[in-house]
Amino acid sequence: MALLYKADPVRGERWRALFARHAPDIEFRQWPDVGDPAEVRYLLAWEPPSDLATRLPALEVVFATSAGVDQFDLSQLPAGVPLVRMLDPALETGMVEYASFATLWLHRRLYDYVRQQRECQWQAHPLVAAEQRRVGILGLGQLGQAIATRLSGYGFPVSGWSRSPRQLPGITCHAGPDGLKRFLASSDILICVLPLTDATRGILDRDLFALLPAGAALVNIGRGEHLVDDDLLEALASGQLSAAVMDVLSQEPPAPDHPFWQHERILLTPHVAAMTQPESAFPVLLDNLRRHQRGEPMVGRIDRQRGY
Ligand code: NDP
Ligand code: OXD
Repeated sequence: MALLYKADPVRGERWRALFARHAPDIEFRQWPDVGDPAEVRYLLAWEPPSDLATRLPALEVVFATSAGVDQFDLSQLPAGVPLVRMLDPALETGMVEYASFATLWLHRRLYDYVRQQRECQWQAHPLVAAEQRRVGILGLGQLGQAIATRLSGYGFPVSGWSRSPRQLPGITCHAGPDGLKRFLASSDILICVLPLTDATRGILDRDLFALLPAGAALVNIGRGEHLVDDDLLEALASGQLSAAVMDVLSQEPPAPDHPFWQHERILLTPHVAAMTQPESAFPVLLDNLRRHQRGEPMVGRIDRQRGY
């Protein structure tokens, strides 16, 4: 019985060592060394190979190495093969760290101080208390909830938005299209940590920005295709938005002439908010493999109808 791995090859060697040590009954193979395809029962991938059904005829489960699964074309996955996302605790730690850094960067106007330093300008701006800066989180799932809890600990009033109603201690929760307007009106810093689906693609657009308080700031750690790039530029130019921190872009890396590179109110990072780490992810994956082998439900299974 074999598991085929198709993702970052450097981390692949760490996965290989973990399988050899803790699950020697599952042979670890790294793409493109598929071996006998009839022996491959499991795929662990960032992006799946094309023609999955014909290429891997004995496939029983596809595991994503990521929390988001928008890079999988669900219509191309064989009907009986479940897709399971990654619930590595290191992803939660990374996202909480990054969201905290980005929120504090915007809250303390670091974008202004970086520019001022370049211009040899020593000028202080008034401090705003955390209690006066409202943070809104689009997406209150595994990662959004962890971020909400940490940011609330800094003293920011935190609210969140999800598809179905949620209850979280100390967090104001809104849900569905009806709750969106009220949620946005109370978000001075808006953090997007939604999955990318047909319902959320392009959600960060001019209509949404217009519903935020004037001068609000944006953090996108969901997916690049949540954002309409031109609408962000327009909102920054008009002052409707003051600044943005972007970890994800619709094209990664962006073209050399993409206006975000040089924009002094946009901070860009190359999709590094969080990264799956084999050592912390392995127990989670192995638990799911054993669950599958015992015929029990796996944790993190994607609902094909919802798309996440
Ligand atoms: P979850 O599936 O646990 O949570 C998703 C949340 O989004 C849920 O609260 C869900 O609502 C809400 N949601 C989904 N669709 C809608 C909608 N149409 N309207 C309103 N709310 C909606 O996902 P995670 O928290 O684990 O991950 C979120 C995303 O973070 C990933 O999909 C990925 O894109 C991104 N990510 C980015 C990383 C990076 O490095 N930048 C690293 C890891 C993840 P409900 O609660 O009702 O289901
Ligand atoms: C993820 C990611 O979804 O790394 O896990 O973006």
